[in-house]
Amino acid sequence: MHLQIILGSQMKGAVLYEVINNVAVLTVDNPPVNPLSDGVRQGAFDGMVRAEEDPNVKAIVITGKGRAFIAGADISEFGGTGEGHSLNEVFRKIEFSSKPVVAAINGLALGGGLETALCCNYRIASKEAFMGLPEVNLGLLPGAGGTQRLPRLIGPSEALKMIISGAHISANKAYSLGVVDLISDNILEDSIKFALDKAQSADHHPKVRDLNEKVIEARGSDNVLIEAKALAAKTRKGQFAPGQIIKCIEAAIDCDDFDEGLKKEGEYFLECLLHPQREAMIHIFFGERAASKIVDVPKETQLKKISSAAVIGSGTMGGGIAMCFANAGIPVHIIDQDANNLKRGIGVIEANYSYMVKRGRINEDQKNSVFGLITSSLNYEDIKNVDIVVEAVYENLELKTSIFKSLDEHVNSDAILASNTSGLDIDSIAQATNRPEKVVGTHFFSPANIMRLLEVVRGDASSHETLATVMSLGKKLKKASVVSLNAPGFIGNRMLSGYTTQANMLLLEGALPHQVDQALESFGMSMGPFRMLDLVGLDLGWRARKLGGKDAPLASKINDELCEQGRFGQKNSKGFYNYSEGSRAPNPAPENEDVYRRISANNGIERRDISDEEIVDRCILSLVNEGAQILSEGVAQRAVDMDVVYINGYGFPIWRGGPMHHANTLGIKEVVERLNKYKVLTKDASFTPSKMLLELAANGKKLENAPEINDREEKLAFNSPSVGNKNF
Ligand code: 3H9
Repeated sequence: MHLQIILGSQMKGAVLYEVINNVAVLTVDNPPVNPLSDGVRQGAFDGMVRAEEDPNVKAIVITGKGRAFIAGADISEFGGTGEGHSLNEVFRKIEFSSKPVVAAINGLALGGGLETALCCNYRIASKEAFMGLPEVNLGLLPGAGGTQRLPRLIGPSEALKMIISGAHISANKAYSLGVVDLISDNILEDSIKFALDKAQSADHHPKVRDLNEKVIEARGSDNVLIEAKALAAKTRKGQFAPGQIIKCIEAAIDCDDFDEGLKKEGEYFLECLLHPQREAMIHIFFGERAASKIVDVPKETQLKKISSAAVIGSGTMGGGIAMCFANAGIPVHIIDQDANNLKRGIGVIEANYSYMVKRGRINEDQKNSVFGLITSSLNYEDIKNVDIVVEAVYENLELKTSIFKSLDEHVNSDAILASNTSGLDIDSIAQATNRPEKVVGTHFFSPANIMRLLEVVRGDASSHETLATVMSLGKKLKKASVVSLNAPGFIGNRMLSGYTTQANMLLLEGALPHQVDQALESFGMSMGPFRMLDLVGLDLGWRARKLGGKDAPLASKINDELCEQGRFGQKNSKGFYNYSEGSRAPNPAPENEDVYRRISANNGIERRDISDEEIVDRCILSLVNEGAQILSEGVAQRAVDMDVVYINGYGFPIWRGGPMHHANTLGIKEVVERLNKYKVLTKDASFTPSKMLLELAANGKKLENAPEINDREEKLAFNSPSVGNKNF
């Protein structure tokens, strides 16, 4: 029979229908990853009806076209009106089919995709497939039966781990847990054969909804739910959905009637759907994808193939960056000028991988193969054929410039040369080479093998090919990549400076470090600013100022006085807090309070009681105001780019959607009013609302309505040398 497409007009996605050897094959076709858009739901529903009605069809196989089985519900439909058949209507058709239904899981099966498979009588996965219920990452829960069917299949404890973590599992793991019945090398052919065989040999075909043994076993003990609550508290602090997920699984355990559990799941799902965290987290899902695109770099730009890499410097950053390449399967060669440093650096990398083995994250074979991709030497000659070099030595413009000169001489002229810098002028570095168009900044965050943020710094001369290649490489390295113009502090650190300045000013005005930290941690920041300063080391800024013969600015006076007293932070167990030997837990340091009082008095500042609300507002709104300024200068392309930066690099809570989304939620008019209030209170000009905020407030608009980069009033498009007051 000819392949037919079933879809509703105006609808997104389709399901292809064909009959092969008396088996109806329904293939979801909604590139690139086959979400369950309205056209797919319609097509699946109609396909099931047709297969049911056709007497020649003995069994049904559902599969996906391309690399995905089904990537879940169509996320862009959430918050809309929802057209056509609901997922649960489609699922009832599948689950109550009179003919056996096999899910042929050819690739990724996520969220509603895995839930589709759980409605089928049998599940076969290809070796490369992976699956999971990642709805929690969107502030949601599996709302199409996942919370009721998965615990019936693999037990509530494993189901809770999968759903609360949102983790993707491999086909092998899915098989060992019992999510799938078989693994196949030849997924479609095997699934058709299997389906036909079942149709001919069995009268009864299992339905996951009927498997009650594992949920009944969990009744009468709260252990599973207590463990899940502990996991949620540890890994998903402040999030709404995990609690809802636990209530759903509790319903699965307690309700004898499957449909009753399903109904409860529907109610809890709806509460998530209407919760502001859902909007914030979906904003970040699409924001990360938007941020990876550069407005004026065409989609079709030719990418350079990156098959090998080199890293210059074997310190913490260099080692972490090398691990990123190796983890992505890209061979990487580390160069250091000092044999002892190199030996130590390679030792640290090996120890990191051994730790991962110890924690069960990888096995010994995986460690050997990934660590085997990392080679090292002292000689630039050894990297002459690589496709990209990332220089990761310490922040010194002269040193970096001289390294780029040598790289330019030794490394093939096609290679991209990237500098891992957190603030140096990428154009000065590029000018040291004969290939400035192939030079770019890659600001990794420490530890580079763990932190997801990658700021890609665009130099005046960086070519489209270089930029597009590095953005695509970032994706391969599993980074959230955001492009920044080459301007002081780039995006993240420029915003951070206003935030830490406010934290320090609050200390001078009367707050104590633990009050500031607690207020911001209650807001959702993963670590308060003073704990962060203790972690990074108070001495860094102090030493830099001493070296440059500069006095501490007002906001850094307390920091520098603590350093004068030998308090450098965690590294010597005392800073803003005290630390017990071998512990990172901060204890208040009352002995510092005299310093705070003295420095306030010496600078004519009268200490006062400060509310938590003021602490949060002043720190967070400083981020917002600076962010709006960065946006109007064109240093960042769009507001959500700054949200992606802050969530992935600076511990901003994802469930608030980032600082700019937070500002939108408060309302820009309200943000402007509060900035003006703090300007009057503190007489600090940095609270003057940026022009962009004033305009948006006057027009009742949000930050995402800020004009596209090329349409901004200032016309400071990328590559404009005047952008960002380029005074490095
Ligand atoms: C759910 O299922 C709820 C149900 O339980 C209950 C409902 C009642 N929808 O990431 P990529 C787009 S919630 C719409 O660059 P990759 C994406 O925006 C859902 N669009 O590729 C991008 O568009 P563009 C649960 C989607 O290979 C393009 O596809 N499922 C969806 O790096 C390529 O995506 C999830 O949470 C979607 N579901 O990664 C899975 N998925 O090209 C979410 C992707 O215009 N998706 N797009 O920028 C992912 O995790 C990754 O996209 C995936 C592929 C791993 C699938």
